[in-house]
Amino acid sequence: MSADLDPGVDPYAGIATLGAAPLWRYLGGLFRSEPKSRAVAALWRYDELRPYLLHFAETLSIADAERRVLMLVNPGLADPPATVNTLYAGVQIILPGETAQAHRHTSNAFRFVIEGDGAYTTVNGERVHMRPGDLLLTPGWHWHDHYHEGDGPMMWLDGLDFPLVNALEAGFFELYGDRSQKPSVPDDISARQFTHGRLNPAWDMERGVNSPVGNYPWTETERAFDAVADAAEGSAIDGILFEYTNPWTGGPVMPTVSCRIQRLRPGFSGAAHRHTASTILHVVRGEGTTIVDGQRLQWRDNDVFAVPGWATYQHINGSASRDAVLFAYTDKPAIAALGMYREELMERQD
Ligand code: 1HN
Repeated sequence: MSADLDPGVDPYAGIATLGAAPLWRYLGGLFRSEPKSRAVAALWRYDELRPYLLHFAETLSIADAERRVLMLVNPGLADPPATVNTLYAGVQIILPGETAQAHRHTSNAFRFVIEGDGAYTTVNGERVHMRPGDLLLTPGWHWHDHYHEGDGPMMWLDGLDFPLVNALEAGFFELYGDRSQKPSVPDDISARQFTHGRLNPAWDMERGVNSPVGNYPWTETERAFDAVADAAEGSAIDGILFEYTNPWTGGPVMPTVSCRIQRLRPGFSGAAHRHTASTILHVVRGEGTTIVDGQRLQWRDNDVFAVPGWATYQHINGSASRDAVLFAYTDKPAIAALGMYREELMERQD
């Protein structure tokens, strides 16, 4: 065997010029014993963001911004920006009379309403009205534009899976011909046709991969919590935990994202666990602490926080008298579909 290389040339430099690299120098980094997210545990305080949202609402026209949104950027995922590895969160503000132009993208999206009343999103020709605590879906490739016909500013949390879609290089985006869509079906019809999988339409209806429900209104979520009250044990990790479901399947609302809502009773102190799914949480109400890999994130009403994949975490309701309610979304459906979902209980960190 004779290599016949020029003895004056470093073989490592030589293979680099050929677009080749020595696996033995990369193996440890490429194949870890377990995942280590580039994302870090992070918290965004709504009280601190809100004045800036109002500032930009006053000084930046919606025509210039197109979507007036503050992205919640994880310090470990600055460029391209993301909130956790696969998912994004932002807070959007729209003022009375404003229209956010119609477009569509392959990313799955949803809104969770924080403040205000009187706005609606038109999704593929259906006007879907929003109230605080409502979850509105805008699944991938659905046209959507927003309009605010009420009084006062309206703020909501936007959730999207575009970090995942862009990693898969499957992102498409298109503007609609007009600034907004004309309604083509009765307002809020999709939510009115379903009662959360209990009574589903039995006439012929197209069944796609997404939940057909445009809005999961807070009034129904609250009714679900009230119906259970303290009669159910709930989860030792998450308290009384509901998943918003696709009524056709009983599964998650969209193929890449699971949306959940959980009530931590006064004084609740949850068990610790970790899983390969990444999670973003929004505090619907209450105050408490989530310990993430030993770091205490102290949250209160309307804050948003990020739990990276495979981080150990546990939730604590800091109040002995008040419920805490958390809205959470994760990429679990995507990871599970690929056979890579793992979860384990951990020692408590407090
Ligand atoms: C988007 O389409 C909206 O429709 C909000 O309101 C935030 C962030 C990134 C990409 C698309 C919206 C977005 C977005």
